[in-house]
Amino acid sequence: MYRFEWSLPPVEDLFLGKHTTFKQGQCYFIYDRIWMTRVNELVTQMRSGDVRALARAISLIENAAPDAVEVLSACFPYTGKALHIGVTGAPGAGKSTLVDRLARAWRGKGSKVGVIAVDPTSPFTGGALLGDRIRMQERLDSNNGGDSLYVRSMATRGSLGGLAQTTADVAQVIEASGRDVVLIETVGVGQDEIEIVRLADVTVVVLVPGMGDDVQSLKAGIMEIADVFVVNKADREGADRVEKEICAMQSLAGNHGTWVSPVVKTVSTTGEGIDALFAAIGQRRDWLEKDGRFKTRRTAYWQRRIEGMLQQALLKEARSHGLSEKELGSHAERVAAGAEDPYRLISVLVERVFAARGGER
Ligand SMILES: Nc1nc2c(ncn2[C@@H]2O[C@H](COP(=O)(O)OP(=O)(O)OP(=O)(O)O)[C@@H](O)[C@H]2O)c(=O)[nH]1
Ligand SMILES: [Mg+2]
Repeated sequence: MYRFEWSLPPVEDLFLGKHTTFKQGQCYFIYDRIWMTRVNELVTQMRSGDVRALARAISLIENAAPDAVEVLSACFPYTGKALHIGVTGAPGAGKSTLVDRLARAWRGKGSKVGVIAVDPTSPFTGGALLGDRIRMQERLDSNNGGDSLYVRSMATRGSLGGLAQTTADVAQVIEASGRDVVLIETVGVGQDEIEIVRLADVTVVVLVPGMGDDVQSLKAGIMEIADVFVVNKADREGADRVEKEICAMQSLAGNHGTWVSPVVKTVSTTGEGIDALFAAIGQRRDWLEKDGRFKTRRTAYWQRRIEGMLQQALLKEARSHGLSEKELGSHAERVAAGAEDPYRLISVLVERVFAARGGER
C-alpha cells in the first residue's frame, strides 16, 4: 500500500515498532529515536529508585497504552530473578495483614520488596467490597523506609486484555525496578484470580477457622494450586481442625512432584507463625532450585504467557481490521438465532484479517 513519505504513521504503528526502517522516511526515524529515548529514560529512572517513574510505567501497562509493549520489552532484561509469591484466600482471611508481615520479614533481610494487591472493587458501586478490609497502602506506607518497599493496588474491573496477563506484566515491571521479591495478593474467588496466583513461583492459600465444612467445599482449583497452606486467625477456635481437614484433603492437591504442601498456622495481627511461613516459602524456593525445577516451571509459565499474548495480539489485529464490537454483536445475534454458522464465521474472519494484512504489504 502506498504511503506518503512525509506523513506520520498511525500512532499505534509508531509505538509498536513497525516504523524502524529508515527507508520509511526520515520523519519516522527521528520520531522513533525521540520516543525510544523516552521509554528508556522512564525505565532508567524507575531502576534508579524513582517511585513515581515506576508508578507511571505501571499505569501505562494497566491502561494498555501504546507504549506498554516497549516499556515491558525494556524491562525484560532486568527480570527473571525475583521470587514471585501469590497469596490468595477468601475475602477477609487476613491476606493483606499477612503480606504486610511477610514484606517486613524480607525487608528485615535486606531485600527489596514489591506488593501488588488486586482489589476486588465492585463494578457497580466502584467501592470496596468489604468494610473492614485493611488498606494495604496505608498499612505499609506508614513504615515505608526509602524505596525498599513498593505497594500497588490494582482494580479488577476494566482490565484490558485479561487481568492475569496485566497483573503478570505489572509484576515484571515491579521486578525490573530492582525488587528481589514480588508479593501478589488476590481474593480467591474468580478464575482470573486463580490464574494470577498460578502464575507465581510460590502460591500461598490462606484459610481461616470458622469456615465449618468450607474446606471441603473450597474450590478444588484453589486447593490444587497451593504450594503452602496457611491457617490464619489461629487465635480463633478451630484452627487445629482446619489444619487436620487440609491434611486429609492433601490427596486432592495437584501433582506437585515430591513437594508436599506444608500447613502453617499464623496469627497475622500479632506476627505469630510468620517465621514458620517465611521458612516454608524459603524451603519451597530451595526445592524449586533443585533439579532444574525452576527452569521447568518458568518455561511452563512462558508457554502460557506467550499463548495468552498471542491470542490478545490476534484479537487486536482482528479488531483493527473491522471486527468491531458492533459487528461482533450482530454476528452473535445471528448465531444465537441460528441464522449464521459460528464455525464457518471464524474461518471467514481469520481469512479477512490475513487478507487485509497481505494487502498492506
Ligand atoms: N483475630 C484475628 N484477626 C485477624 C488476623 N489476621 C487478620 N485479622 C483481621 O481480619 C480483618 C481482615 O484482614 P485483612 O488483612 O484486610 O484481610 P484480607 O484477606 O486482606 O481482606 P480482603 O483483601 O478484603 O479480602 C482485619 O480486621 C484484620 O485485623 C488474625 O490472625 N487474627
Ligand atoms: Mg486484602
